[in-house]
Amino acid sequence: MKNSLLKKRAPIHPSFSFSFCSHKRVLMSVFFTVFPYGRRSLATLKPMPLKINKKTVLAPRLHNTCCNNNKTMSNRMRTLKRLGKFALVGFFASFLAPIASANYTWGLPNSGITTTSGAPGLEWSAYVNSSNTYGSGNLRTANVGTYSGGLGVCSAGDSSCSTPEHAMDNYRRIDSIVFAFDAAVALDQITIGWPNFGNTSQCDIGYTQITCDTDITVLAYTADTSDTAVLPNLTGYNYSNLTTTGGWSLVDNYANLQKDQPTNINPTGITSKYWLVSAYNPKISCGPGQTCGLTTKDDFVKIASLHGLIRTPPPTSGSPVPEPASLLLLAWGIPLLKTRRGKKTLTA
Ligand SMILES: [Ca+2]
Ligand SMILES: [Ca+2]
Repeated sequence: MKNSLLKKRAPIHPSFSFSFCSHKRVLMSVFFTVFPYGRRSLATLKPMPLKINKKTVLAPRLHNTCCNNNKTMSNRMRTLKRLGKFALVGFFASFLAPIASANYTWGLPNSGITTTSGAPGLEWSAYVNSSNTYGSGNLRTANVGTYSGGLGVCSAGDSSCSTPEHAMDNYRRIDSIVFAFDAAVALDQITIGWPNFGNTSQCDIGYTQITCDTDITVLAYTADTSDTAVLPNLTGYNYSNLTTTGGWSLVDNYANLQKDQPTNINPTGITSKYWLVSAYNPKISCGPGQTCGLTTKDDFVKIASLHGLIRTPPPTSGSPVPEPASLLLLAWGIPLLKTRRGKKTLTA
């Protein structure tokens, strides 16, 4: 009878509490089996912890006496384990939760800018290095214009502003265009509208036959990627120190862009208000995992359009983790936990 009651009341405990309680219960069961009147003897010896009378069943009292603390600890451990599970689910689910984003296109034809409705405003300006030593010297402003095929740059490195030198090129000096958006944008595509890659006549500047190459370099201003970032004056920098002290980062170099075909850029999703695009620029430090060592002095392009997206809510600088999704899932998990505990109490 005692053994059956003990077995029926045995709760599920962590291993340490189970071994302690079960060991003590087994010893007590053997004792009362061998000594049928041992109940009274034990009460006499230890009256305070075991106040046994005829209406009291020994087994539950023994269980309650020795295991209440362990039972409380066990409940707390189960609660912590459940919270841990829900937090873990929320953590991993946050990576699966979709991030709302809006896609925009900025078209740059010679008739003027065309944008997707609701797109942040866009302005642009042009720069070129000031020295005839290739790519050297501080940056200076240049003229940027909308031509057939898109934006081009007429700079001090060009002998004239006619075709092909009004393109953004790197023949003598390296032309660049800075795109300034009203809000931080993750650019992900650039499309050129001129020339046809590999054409043997479009990029002929009269005295040197150049087969049109279409390599470009893309940088993002990463010193401040917020919507309130202010662009520093680029004329205080040169191409070599833009990425070391100027706050810019090389997104990558991209080779052989095809006319009217979007080229995917920025796979890591860098977000910034300011982007600098130039004809391939070997003066920008290029590292492992990036496209380096392209041919130079042979690139001529006109930028026809940009495409990018804005995430909602905007990620904090350098942190793409969607925290609201995690908090939402955790908030969902806590009431569920309470419900589970309530059901457990009713069925206990
Ligand atoms: Ca040019
Ligand atoms: Ca090239």
